[in-house]
Amino acid sequence: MIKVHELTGLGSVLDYYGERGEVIEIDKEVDSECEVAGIIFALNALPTTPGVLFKNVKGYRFPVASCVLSERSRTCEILGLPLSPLEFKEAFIKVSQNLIPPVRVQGGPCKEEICRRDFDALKIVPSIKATPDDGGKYFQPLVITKDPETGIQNVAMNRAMLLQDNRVILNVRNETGVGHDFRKCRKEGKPFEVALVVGAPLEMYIAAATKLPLGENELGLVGAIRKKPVEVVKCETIDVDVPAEAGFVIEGVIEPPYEQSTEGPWPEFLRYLSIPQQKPIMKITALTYRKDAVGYAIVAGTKENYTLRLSNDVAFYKYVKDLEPNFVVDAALTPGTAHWHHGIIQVKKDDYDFEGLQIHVAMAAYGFSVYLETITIVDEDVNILDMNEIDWAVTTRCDPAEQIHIIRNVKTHRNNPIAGARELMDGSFVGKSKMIIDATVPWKYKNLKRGTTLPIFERARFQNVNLKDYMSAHDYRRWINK
Ligand SMILES: Cc1cc2nc3c(=O)[nH]c(=O)nc-3n(C[C@H](O)[C@H](O)[C@H](O)COP(=O)(O)O)c2cc1C
Ligand SMILES: [Mn+2]
Repeated sequence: MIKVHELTGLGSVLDYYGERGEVIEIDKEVDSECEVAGIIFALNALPTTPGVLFKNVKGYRFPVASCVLSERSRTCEILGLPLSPLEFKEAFIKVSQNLIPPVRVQGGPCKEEICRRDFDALKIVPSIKATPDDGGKYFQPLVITKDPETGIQNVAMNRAMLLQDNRVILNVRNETGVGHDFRKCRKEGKPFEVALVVGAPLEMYIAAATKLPLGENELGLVGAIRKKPVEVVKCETIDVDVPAEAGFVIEGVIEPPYEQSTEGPWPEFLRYLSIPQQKPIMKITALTYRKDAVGYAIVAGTKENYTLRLSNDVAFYKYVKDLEPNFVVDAALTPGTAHWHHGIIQVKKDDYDFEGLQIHVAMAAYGFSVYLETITIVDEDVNILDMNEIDWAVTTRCDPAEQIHIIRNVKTHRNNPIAGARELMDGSFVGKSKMIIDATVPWKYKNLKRGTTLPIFERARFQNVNLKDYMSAHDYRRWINK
């Protein structure tokens, strides 16, 4: 039987899900300015989101796909990893620890067409403008760069805003792997060579959005996921290797004096417009592509964006679990904050000695990322993936004056408007208060009994039944086994 995670190329995965009715095709002509993003946003708002293939995007020869990763089930299948959340985390940690480096080959599909002169990459490679307020059209590419000292490549996801004349603005952040490579090049006054890949296999997108330690190539993670190395080919005009299966490869340089321009606004992962900022301009030096290339559009703030960040959730779990392996049961970052700003930690406070340790663990957990804003701690009986359960635990187990701890004036991400507004208004640093919500039952109440037997913090215990024993086969199919 065909296994989806063994397929290569974006097109074959689209065919696979297309045959199973999980990718809808839109034949109607759609506008890359606002309409495509509007459809993607609406599809992501559905309880179950199909993948989508726009076959006729105005002005482009190539189709554009999206939303394949919006469903966690497809994402796990594409990665060949278990669906159960805790097993998924453990399996992801294991593959991340056994990277399989890419291998260089002579040629590949991404070289079917090679443009070095008289081409306009911005007209060939599909891009979208997401909302009318945006600074321009954008690619959401994989960004492949090289550390000039070690020669090790990095793969990340960074948006790129289109200018004219084969130029784009790249949203590099200092603290990322790309920022690290760029800084080293700048110090030596060298041109910074960058390959932007659009329409790559989807496991490469997941790997690119994964924060591996500096000096590790994220294509090695793709190799580990596939259990075989990714084949890479050398670019035409820069010394960077790119996946042979890529749809489009845009080669370019950010040259001294590293001219900048205004990037943004762009609707960010928290569904607010970003604050425009100065970012470096990249000049395109070549474009290569497959004849059957498919573009891929990602809209921030959607389910697909959140699934793309699943590996951050895995990394948070590992960080927190390693702090106190016998006390921490599970940990997760909430999808509502793009697996970024709100962490949930589940602990098993089954001994007097553990009281207070949950606060210590939460303080230490902030070390995971400066973007963490809130940490909520819950007991082992709370489903940490269900925000209704978290809400219930906070309301019924947390006395705010005693169990909410506020730390003032801490750095965070400027795209969280409650922090960014402050920077804009008075030029002060990008920060806000952070908090720890301790929604675990205080130890002193743990064994509190009502009457003679019932511990008062225990949930009402309903009889366990199998509804199949009570319903007609028809009703069972209709309501349960849909
Ligand atoms: C859809 C999407 C868009 C992203 N855009 C950017 C971006 O424009 N700039 C950025 O610094 N990080 C962006 N990220 C986050 C980085 O890809 C992520 O932090 C990655 O782990 C960085 O890898 P690196 O440390 O190897 O550079 C984006 C992530 C996703 C899922
Ligand atoms: Mn990296």
